[in-house]
Amino acid sequence: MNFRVSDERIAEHNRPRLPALEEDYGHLGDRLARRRVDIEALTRAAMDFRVELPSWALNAGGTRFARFTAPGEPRTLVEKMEDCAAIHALVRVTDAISIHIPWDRPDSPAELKAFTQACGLRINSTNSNTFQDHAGQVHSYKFGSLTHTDAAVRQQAVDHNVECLALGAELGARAHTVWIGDGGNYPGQVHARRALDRYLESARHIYSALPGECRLFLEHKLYEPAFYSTVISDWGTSYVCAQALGDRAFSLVDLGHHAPNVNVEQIVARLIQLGKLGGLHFNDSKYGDDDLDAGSIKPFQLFLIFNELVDASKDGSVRALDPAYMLDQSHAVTDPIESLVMSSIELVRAYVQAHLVDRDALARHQENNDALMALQALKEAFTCDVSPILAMARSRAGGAIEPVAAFRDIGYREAKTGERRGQTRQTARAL
Ligand code: LRH
Ligand code: MN
Repeated sequence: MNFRVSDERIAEHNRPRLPALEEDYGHLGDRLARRRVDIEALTRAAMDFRVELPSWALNAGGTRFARFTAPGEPRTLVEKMEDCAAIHALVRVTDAISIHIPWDRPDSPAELKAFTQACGLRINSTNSNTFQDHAGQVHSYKFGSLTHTDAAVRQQAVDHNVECLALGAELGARAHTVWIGDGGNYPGQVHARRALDRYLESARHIYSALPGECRLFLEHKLYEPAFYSTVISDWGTSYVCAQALGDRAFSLVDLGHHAPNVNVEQIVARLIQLGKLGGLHFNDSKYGDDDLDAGSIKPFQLFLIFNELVDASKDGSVRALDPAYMLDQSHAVTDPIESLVMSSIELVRAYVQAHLVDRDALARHQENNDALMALQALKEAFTCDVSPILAMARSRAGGAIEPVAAFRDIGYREAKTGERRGQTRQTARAL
């Protein structure tokens, strides 16, 4: 049996930390009670929160300049699932996985599903990949995929997505995300209107192959790999396409896919209001699509995004949408597990803080155009240290009070380095 983060090791790690947590939790509870806020309701909300882990972020990430490997990296889907199980054991809010095809194409979908369930996890969504050429592929995606000028290339890309949908159905996935890098590097290279027509023609074929309840998420991105024009470059284009496709097509907002300083929280509010917010890829960025850890650069923006989601959940317009929360990051200089642990915690933090906003007071200040007090109503929630609530929620769910310390003290990475050293990718258990 491979090494894993056991409940017993976590309980042992929590024991000496519990008294201090209970004290801090009690103090915070008293302070919140003075604001007529029930700390237990917030802790339940933190325990119910869920975010999907990206299978492709368990390996050390890189850039076009270099990728520096990390000791004990997963080399197979089994090992990626083991690492996801370790993360969920520590934080208890990440029991769903998002997989990428063909990177994660299993030899046996049934075995993968069984192994995933044995790890206490489930595969919630699939992602297609027509931004790279894969072994045995007939046509190249160098000049595009779903919008390529050659119908045969478009058909190949459609077939790949249809294959992902069929695999997703076998695995119990509830959504499929389509992000394409199609676009041009120079003015004149791509006819803007015809390219969008080709996208819609291809997307209609994918939409018509959607199995069961599966939802289709369209992910926009301003630029990269195309550096002059990108066919699905912004939320407006994504929304128009989702609208044109049908009720089960939605827009997916990747936080890093916008120009610097774009008001992403307003885009989230718009897509909620238009009934087309399907999901979010959480990460953070300073300049471009940097895929840094969520909440690491712009924690206030992360809070403002959850403020829109929680505000809309209060008036029922989000419940119907049930947007999928996913992390989509790349870890070049940190341990991928530690980064995904911390990022999931930062999402729960922003979510709980958004529940602390006094929405009646905020609405009053907005009606009275009292800009300063409206901002204060948000800042009061954002500056409240809810760490005791987050730790208590994890602890009550069997997770770690201090997840990164537990991860390091338990020695998971060292154990995996040992386990994964001896075996080559060929001998490591694949699925
Ligand atoms: C594109 C993207 C997309 C994934 C890829 C790994 O930048 O955000 O969501 O397919 O990263
Ligand atoms: Mn993404």
